[in-house]
Amino acid sequence: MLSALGCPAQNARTGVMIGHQDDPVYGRAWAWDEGRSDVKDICGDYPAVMGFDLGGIELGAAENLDRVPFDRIRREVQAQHRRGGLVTLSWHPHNPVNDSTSWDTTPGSVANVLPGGRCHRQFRRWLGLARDYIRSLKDDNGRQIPVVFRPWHEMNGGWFWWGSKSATPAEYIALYQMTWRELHSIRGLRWGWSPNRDDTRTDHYSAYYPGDRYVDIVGADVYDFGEGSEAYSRNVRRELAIAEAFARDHGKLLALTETGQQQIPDTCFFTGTLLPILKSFPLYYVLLWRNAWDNQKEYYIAAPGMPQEADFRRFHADRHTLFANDLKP
Ligand code: BMA
Repeated sequence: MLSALGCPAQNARTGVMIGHQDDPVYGRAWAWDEGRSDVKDICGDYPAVMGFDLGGIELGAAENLDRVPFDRIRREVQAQHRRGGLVTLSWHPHNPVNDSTSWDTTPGSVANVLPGGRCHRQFRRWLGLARDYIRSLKDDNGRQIPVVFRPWHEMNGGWFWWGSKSATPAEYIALYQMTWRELHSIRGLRWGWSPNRDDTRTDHYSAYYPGDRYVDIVGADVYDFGEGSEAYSRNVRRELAIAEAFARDHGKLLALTETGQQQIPDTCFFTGTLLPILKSFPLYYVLLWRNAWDNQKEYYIAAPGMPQEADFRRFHADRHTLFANDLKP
């Protein structure tokens, strides 16, 4: 028997925990039902890992950027904890410099939120709101539920305000460390950190690494946005080889923190492409991205009635893939 946060080394030996972003709150063809999940509809089992996003918590909003109510996320985190599963939280906050979205890349954004910057005080309040929310994730006995917090992801790409277009690596590292200082007192909080795939270099892990003290899990975000399974496989293996060596050198866990083949044109993607990759690396978990209720393009995990259904059932049945039923508390 495995416990999600208890024995990661054992997980790495016996299998990989399979995760899905926003799994129990909406799917490819439904939204907001209770007790539902595309994965459960196909396999009768929930993913071992569930990802949720805090984007909007900094504004005091009741719903996140994808319209998921934060109260609902809290209940789903509690339910996943009761199953013995793991929860990971990403965060797509607005850009505090101009209140635009995460995808605003105004130069100097990060410098402005660091100490001495124009938006520093406001940004500390935002960090406080994120901290208060994560602190509110308690189990039935009022104990803090341990979660993986993975802020400031894909920093080496140029599409977020904390990314390479709007911050130097030194500014980025200062941002991550400041965030750690504001939140690390939360009991059981684990820190995920994940660059995006970059085929043009091998030093992006070392360039942006916040430091051993600040990170528990080294991850990689790698997607297939239309290149096809063969290219995807090559890209993931190349990226994970870099991440694995880096994680090993720093004594950290390794995860495939965001992935998927957009719209899954390869109907054998899960057993034919993803599974052999998962068997080649000592991964703690893999997180497939969301089946967006509001955007048919964002389809990353098999859904009922879709051509990938049978393949995903075989993927679930493989001994190497761990779902919630494999993780009884
Ligand atoms: C992104 C996309 C967006 C979404 C955001 C937060 O990668 O999926 O559509 O709003 O994640 O979930």
